[in-house]
Amino acid sequence: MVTKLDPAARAAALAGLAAWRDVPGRDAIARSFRFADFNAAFGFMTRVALMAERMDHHPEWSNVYDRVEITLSTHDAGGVSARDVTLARFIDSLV
Ligand code: H2B
Repeated sequence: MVTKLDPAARAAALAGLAAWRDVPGRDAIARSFRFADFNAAFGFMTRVALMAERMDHHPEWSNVYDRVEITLSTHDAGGVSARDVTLARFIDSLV
């Protein structure tokens, strides 16, 4: 059973994820990415997708040509959990 982070743990984790922002109106974090072109954006998405499937933890995301928008939240927990932090750190390691 995955649980959402308590406020102190959430703040501590987010302190190390400076590029991620809180999503207004819900317990989620988001980050925007811009790449050189669609090929680079989709290559990035492929890497994230493979990790997401391995983790059984999936992003909410969209892509328009060279831009990728990612929102992370744990649906089973109703908010940001350690899984989102792990996936966000992995995503940051790619860029
Ligand atoms: N991804 C996210 N972001 N949150 C979840 O709660 C979640 C998931 N749950 N991926 C997983 C799949 C769950 O539905 C399966 C059955 O393990």
